Amino acid sequence: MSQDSSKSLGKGSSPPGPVLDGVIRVYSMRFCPFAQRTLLVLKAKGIKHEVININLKNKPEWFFKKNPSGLVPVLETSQGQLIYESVITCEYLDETYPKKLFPEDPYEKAFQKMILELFSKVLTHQKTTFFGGNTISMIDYLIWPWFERLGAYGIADCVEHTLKLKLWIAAMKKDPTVKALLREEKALKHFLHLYFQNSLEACDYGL
Ligand SMILES: N[C@@H](CCC(=O)N[C@@H](CS)C(=O)NCC(=O)O)C(=O)O
Repeated sequence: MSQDSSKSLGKGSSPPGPVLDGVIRVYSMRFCPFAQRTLLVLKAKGIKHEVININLKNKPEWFFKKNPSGLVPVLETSQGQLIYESVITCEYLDETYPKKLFPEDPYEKAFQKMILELFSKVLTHQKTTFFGGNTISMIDYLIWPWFERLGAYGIADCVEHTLKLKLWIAAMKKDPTVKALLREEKALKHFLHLYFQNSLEACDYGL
């Protein structure tokens, strides 16, 4: 039931009504890597959700009531609870809904979080196909959005000589959840170009 391709809401828009029972809402932006973390977890766990896209270059006044810092992603529950900061949204979803993506073992979970902190040094930890073992788990979804954007940032070459990382990227691209949310490099590039020009149309590129 997600509406990831819906036009973004901007200044002057009316705030959306309450969230229906049995659904969770995510305030997002179609090209945001942080929001993509949350969307990957929603998809991987098969959680019924709706997406409200926000125009980050022309934010609705009401959006600051959802998150005072004005950043996406934000989750909103049918009880009106608001959860923001992408890693916190992912952990909340993992704890609330079945099919755990973080390992149950507290040490293994702490280890994934440590890897996340060490993001830039992540390669030294990788001994298996995925970062948390031989099956995909939370850490892979938390890191993936930036790797998806390497081409758009013009730095795809940086993984050229790192075989393990190239194999991980290939394995990620085969995951049905990753595949479902994959954005084309061309679209990401166009979005970035418009975003850095402060274009009000950036967030709706391609719609
Ligand atoms: N630490 C935040 C970062 C989120 C973030 O920076 N989101 C960007 C979009 S990719 C945003 O909302 N930018 C709007 C702004 O900077 O005003 C998280 O992990 O959720």
